[in-house]
Amino acid sequence: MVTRTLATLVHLEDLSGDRQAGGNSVTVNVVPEQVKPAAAHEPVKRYDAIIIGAGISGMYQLYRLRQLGLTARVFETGDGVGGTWYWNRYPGARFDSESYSYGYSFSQDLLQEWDWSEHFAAQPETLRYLNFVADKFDLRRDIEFSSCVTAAAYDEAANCWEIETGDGRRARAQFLITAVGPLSIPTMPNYEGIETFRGKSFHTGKWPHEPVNFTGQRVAVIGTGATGVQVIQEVAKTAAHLTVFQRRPNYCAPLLNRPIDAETQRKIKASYPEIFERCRESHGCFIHKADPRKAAEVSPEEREAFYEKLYADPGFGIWMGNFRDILTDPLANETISEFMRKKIRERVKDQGIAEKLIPKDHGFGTRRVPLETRYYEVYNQPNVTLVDIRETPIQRIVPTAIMTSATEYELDIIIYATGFDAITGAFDRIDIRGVGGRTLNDKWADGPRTYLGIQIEGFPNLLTLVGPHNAATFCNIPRCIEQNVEWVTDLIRYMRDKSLKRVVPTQEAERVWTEHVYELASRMLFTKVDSWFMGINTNVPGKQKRTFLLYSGGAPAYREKCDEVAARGYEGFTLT
Ligand code: NA7
Repeated sequence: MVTRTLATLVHLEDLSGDRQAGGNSVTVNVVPEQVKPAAAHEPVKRYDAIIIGAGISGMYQLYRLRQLGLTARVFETGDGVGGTWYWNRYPGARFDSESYSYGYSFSQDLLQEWDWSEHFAAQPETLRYLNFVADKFDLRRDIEFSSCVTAAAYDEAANCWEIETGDGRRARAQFLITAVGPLSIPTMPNYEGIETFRGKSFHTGKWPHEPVNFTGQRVAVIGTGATGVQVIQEVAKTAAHLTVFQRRPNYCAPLLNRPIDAETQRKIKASYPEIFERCRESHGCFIHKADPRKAAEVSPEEREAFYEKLYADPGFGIWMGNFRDILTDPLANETISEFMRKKIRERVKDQGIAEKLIPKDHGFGTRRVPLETRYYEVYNQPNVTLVDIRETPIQRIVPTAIMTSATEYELDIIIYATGFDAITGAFDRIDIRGVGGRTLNDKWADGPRTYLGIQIEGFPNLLTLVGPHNAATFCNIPRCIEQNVEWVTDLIRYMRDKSLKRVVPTQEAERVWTEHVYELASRMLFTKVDSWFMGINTNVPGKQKRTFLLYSGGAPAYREKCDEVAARGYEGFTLT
């Protein structure tokens, strides 16, 4: 093994999407390419199923396959379970979903044993929870940590998948199940001189395991998405000076987090069935259900009062529990957007800064809504500067500073909250080859095509949890993950009971599903705006053209369709 210092590596590693090296700490270990690792000579291990990723979906899939009596092996890049919650350790990281709506629902014991301390738990608690789950169900014995899968090829003659890890280990299984996460490949900007910065730099999605102290430091945050907002409001508390480099602002809504007291804890534990039923019924499986009215069906006064109420309520209610047409009708959307603009102007003292914080290119909710805790008030602090980089673009990074077209900002720490190569990014980083050696990259060159977001024509026995065009991509994610995993488990059980060995969707089923996904999306205002929903990432070559990566028909409709397909003997799939 060789070690190299990080300062020069942040950029290169992020562009390659290689998480093998772990967190963004001071040094990383790298296997020299010319040396073939000893592991390459190890015998190929065989399992019934291989799962890539030990986040929320991979852990639950392992649990279910074990129950079915299958041998399953999970390969995980990190050295612990938790996926998103393992990697995103940045200060301020926490749920935007109510904690008790986010945990697994499959085990009554687990629900009763675990106490969430806050309505919106912070990352350390969520990671503790996922470790608790891994221990309780003894999951670790079937997980290979520090094992980044780099290639997966379907062997047609043997009807099995062979995977290879970055250090040359190989394994084979009849089923390959990807649990790679929708937002798991952090991406960095391509600024000139980025590697020359001599202070510390971190991407929020590869945060070090050791605490980072901001006291007395001059800190920059680049990016103002859901992550940037969380990290900014935290760093502003202790940094000597915080400079926020904002390209495009988002409409942010109050989180209104608070601790869970003993009485509330008791009530939550007694009402889990109702909580999960409520989630099941809502579009995105949140506890907030859309209001059945349209925005124009009420008087302006009533509408204003409703928006005030939503603004004063915790969580995503203002996004998910709003009038049913705010995300489809531009006029309805304008009413809530104007309300949000008014709130920003009220909360930010300097009206010039307030204007910079108001989105001009999209309406409320058409991009991911960051939830905040005194975010706008941060800009009233004397130790915080907002730089609009559309007015004064970043030109380059030098050893001690960020240079914009207007001036130079001397810095000790740069935090990149610049997002992820969303949904398909983790697939792109694995050399996945299906029938005839065709690569998935090639198949998805013009955007993803799937059947139910769970299988791909030409890639038999490959099952994609939270894959593109799957309802789980726009969901209170564990709720949809449980549906995905249980559906996949039922499919495998069905195949075993009927002595079937191979499942693959027909070209026609894939075509119809993909058209359906785009048809539904065309009604949504968010398809008119650049965001990761639309597959846009300005930092990744080839991701500047809008496609559509989510499923916007809602979890109830998706679940119904999946159940219908299963009830009809897995209609649209060829089973042999
Ligand atoms: P997002 O939502 O993709 O936000 C990334 C932010 O970084 C956003 O403000 C971007 O500006 C900004 N960005 C990206 N590249 C650059 C460059 N090159 N220069 C300046 N600014 C840049 O990612 P998050 O991590 O905040 O959130 C992802 C999801 O994780 C979120 O939806 C949650 O569900 C959890 P832009 O808006 O593109 O102009």
